[in-house]
Amino acid sequence: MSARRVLERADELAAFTEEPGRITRPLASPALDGAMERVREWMEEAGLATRRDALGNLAGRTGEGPGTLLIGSHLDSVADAGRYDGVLGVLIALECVQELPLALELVAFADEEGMRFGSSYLGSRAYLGQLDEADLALRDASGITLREAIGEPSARLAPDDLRAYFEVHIEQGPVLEAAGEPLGVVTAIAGQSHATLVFEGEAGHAGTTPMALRRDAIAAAAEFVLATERIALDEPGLVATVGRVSVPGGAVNVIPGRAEATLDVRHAEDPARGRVIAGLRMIGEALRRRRGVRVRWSPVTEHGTTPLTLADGLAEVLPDAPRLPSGAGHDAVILSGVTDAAMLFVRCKGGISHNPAESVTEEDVAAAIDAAREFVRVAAEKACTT
Ligand code: HGY
Ligand code: MN
Ligand code: MN
Repeated sequence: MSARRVLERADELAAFTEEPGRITRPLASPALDGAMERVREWMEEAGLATRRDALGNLAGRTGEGPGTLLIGSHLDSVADAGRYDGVLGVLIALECVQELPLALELVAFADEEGMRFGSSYLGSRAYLGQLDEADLALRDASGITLREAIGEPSARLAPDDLRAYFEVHIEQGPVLEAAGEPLGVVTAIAGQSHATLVFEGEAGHAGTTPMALRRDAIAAAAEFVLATERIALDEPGLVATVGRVSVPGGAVNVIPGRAEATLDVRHAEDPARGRVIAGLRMIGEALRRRRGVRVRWSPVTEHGTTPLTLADGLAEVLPDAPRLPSGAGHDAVILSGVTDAAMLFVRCKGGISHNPAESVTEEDVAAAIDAAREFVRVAAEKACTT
């Protein structure tokens, strides 16, 4: 019954989008606000007292402290997203509301993906009161700053007595499906480095500039992309992605003088990620020497690998479930900085995510609800006795 309700609600939330025909819910958009308000109604139907902050996060609370167990995920999305990334965790949290010996808080974060301002986890960081001036000065593609988009940030929305954070999320990878398992216990979240790169060459006339005299920014960027792929293939367990390359104001008959790109590098071990970043910086230096194209490298976010300290507790509830690391980032990275955390993965078809083909089965969602309800009960008991 509740698994069916979760899937129906996910279908309903999929209709909240900035781009009709596909799911796109950026931070501080009417679509995200609409989804938050719909979830707020479901929270209030479940008897929770709700509140929101300036960034757009939504919290719903029931029960009495001392001590709060926090459960939730995010409602923002990438562009042309699937309907379960983040959403499943928020909706399953709603199915976990129960009488506990401490307070239970549900949370729907307003920006985990970082799609609009290019910096992930703004939602969970705002919830904890961690936004700073640099965050508020971030600009979106149309030059609007975060401060202009949300106004002055509110004070921390989070209670001061967090005892544990628990997030249910689709795996977004192929491991559970390959193992024939519906659920997995997440052991750690891979460290990740995000950077923006600007390739500075020289604009020129496409018809008159001999090839040997060019300082072609997009050719240098293309060489950097292929070098990134090669270095990543040579480093076991590493993934590196250039998600966006653009030539501002590019034209068919102009040699690009400037190209911009994004870089995402991840690995379960921080030293390996650091080694690859150093190697890529050297590639940039070689492009300056050989092509006369300077690469300006601006780090955007840096998160070390985050072990989930309540993984063993969750494994007690799911003794037969596989334990696996997460290559995807999650708000549990930020919450792990202030409290113990656990994550439950749910199998998704083909491991596909950040793609409208994202899908889960009602049976797996039902198993996830049962496990999540039981873990919340056990974690609450433990949080009150330690
Ligand atoms: O990029 C990630 O891993 C997450 O989906 N934000
Ligand atoms: Mn995502
Ligand atoms: Mn997610």
